This record gives sequence, structure tokens and C-alpha cells, in this order.
Amino acid sequence: MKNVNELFKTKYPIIQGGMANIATAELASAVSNAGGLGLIGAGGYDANWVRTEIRKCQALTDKPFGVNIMLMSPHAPEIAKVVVEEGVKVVTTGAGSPGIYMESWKKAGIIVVPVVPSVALAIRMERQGADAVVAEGTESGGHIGESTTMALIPQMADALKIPVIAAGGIADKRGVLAVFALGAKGVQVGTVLLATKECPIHENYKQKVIKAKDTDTVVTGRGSGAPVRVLKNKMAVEYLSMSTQGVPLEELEKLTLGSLRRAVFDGDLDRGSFMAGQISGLVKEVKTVKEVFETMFDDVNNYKEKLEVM
Ligand code: TUI
Repeated sequence: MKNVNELFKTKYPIIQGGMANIATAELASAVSNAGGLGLIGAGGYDANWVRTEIRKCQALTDKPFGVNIMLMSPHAPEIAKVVVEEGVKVVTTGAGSPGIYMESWKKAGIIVVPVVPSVALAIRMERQGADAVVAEGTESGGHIGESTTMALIPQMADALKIPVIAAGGIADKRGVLAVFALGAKGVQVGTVLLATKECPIHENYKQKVIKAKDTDTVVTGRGSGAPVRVLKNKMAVEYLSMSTQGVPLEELEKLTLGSLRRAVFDGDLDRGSFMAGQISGLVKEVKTVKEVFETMFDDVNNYKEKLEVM
């Protein structure tokens, strides 16, 4: 099995989450320049936006980077073509199965890494030609599945031949070591990158992550089939209470329409959707991406803290 650094030509076995509206060329190039695999998050943007960001990223880094395609987006089919045309090296996908695009991406020599929340989906992806998978635990921010990272990683590692990259709940060296002990060969991080100097989000968003405690995230949209983990605020609490009262889905959707943009661009603390993982409570200060990666991987092969197991 190829190791993750060989697969992505990176210094560290770490990839960036494809955070919609957040993962621009600016963040992706910073991650790649710091030795990880940066990703442009296509999110709900159209194919032209993605093409422009790819070109910007090519100008900002000579290191490999990729594109994350959010498959629920109506623009996904067009974006699937753009990544081929623009010579993108790696594609990760989320919120669906990339099966119909796999053949064209493989033919173009693209490394394909679906993000999946369950073993069954991961096995399907491996059969269809995926080069690796990101196993995303429910601790993650944004759109999530049910299984925890702790339960998901060893089951996925046993079921697959391709490398498993762990996501959900990882923000420091202990998280990296834990998921490697569980069988992962790499990590994907999102939340810890929100609190970086290079992350192009409103300062209120960064401060909200930094101030969060372990219990400060909630999951909205469980009834809609697309559960989303966000930091607790007025809108999230209102959503949950309306949803318990049986308010119809269309009404709930009105409340959250445009809310991620309100968080990212306006820093609207009451009515924004501040997607972030449960590990927010561990993130205490804004650092550079380089500082985050260096502390995460410093001397990781010779971890000296004594683990007094027995
Ligand atoms: O995709 C993510 N995280 C995301 S996408 C996103 S944008 C969004 N905003 C509001 C509602 C929905 C999306 C914000 N965060 N992570 C990867 C991920 N993929 N998590 C879960 C899944 C997933 C779910 C179902 C992957 C495949 C899947 O397949 C279903 C099927 O059988 O096709």
C-alpha cells in the first residue's frame, strides 16, 4: 500500500477538509505550501468559480492541491469536467457517491478520494476505483454521518485495502496518534484550520471556534436527511426547538437559507451557520497553518509521553 505522503506528494500525511464557502485558493495554497494537501471546496459555487480558484491556486503554490466536490450541488456535473480540463491532481468528494464520475477521473489520472461516513459506502468506493477514502466521524463539522471516528476507523481499515484517512475530532498530535493507532494512514482536518491566520473567514467565526467548549456544537437537520453539525447559537437553538415542535421542513429551510454565508462573510453571530466539529473546544488560539502542522507532526514517530496502559 502506497503511503499517503507518496500518494499526494506531501510532506505531512494531512489533507484539508473541503469546507464550503471557506476553502478558497487562499486557504488551499496555504495548506499545500505548509506541507499538507490543500483543497479548493467547490461547495455550492458554479464551475466558473471553481476554474478561477484552481488557476489562482496554481499561481499561489507549486505544490500539489486538490478540489473537493460537494455532490449535492447542482453544479457538480460541470465541476466534474472542469477538474479534468484544468489538470487537477486530486479530487475528494462529499455528500454523495461519485460513482458516475469515477471512470472519467481515473482516465485523466486524477487521484480520487471520496469522503464517506460508513464502511458499506467505503467498500463500494474501493470497488469503483477510489485511491483512498476519508472516513469521516460524526464529531466533524458540517454534513455528517452517524458513526464516531473511534468506531469507524478500525472497521474501515479492516474492510479496505486502500488507505483510510481519518477525519472528525482531530486537532493535535494526540488525535493524529490515536487515529494511526486505529489503523488510519493519514488525517483530514477542518475545524483546527478555521482558527488560522490564512483562513479567509470573518473574525467572529474564528473567535466563536476559539471560545467554544466541548459541548458547544449541536446537530441540525436530522429530520431532513442531511444532518449538519454547527456551533450553538440563536438560530441553531431556534431550529432545534421548531423541529421538535413539528414545524415543516420548508419552514425550517427558510430559517437556514444562506446561513453559512452569513457566518463566513458577515460574521452574523445570531443567524449564521457556524459549521465546526466537536474538537472546537481544543482549539484555543489563531495560529498559522505551518504552526498547526508542525506541532501536530513534530517528533510524531518518537512519541515520548509514556502511555501507562497497565
Ligand atoms: O460533505 C461533507 N460535509 C459537508 S458538505 C456541506 S455543504 C451542505 N450544507 C448543508 C447541507 C448539506 C450539505 C457541509 N459539510 N462531508 C463528507 C460527508 N459525506 N459526510 C457525509 C457524507 C456522505 C453522505 C452520504 C457521503 C456519501 C453519502 O452517500 C449516500 C449515497 O448512498 O449516495
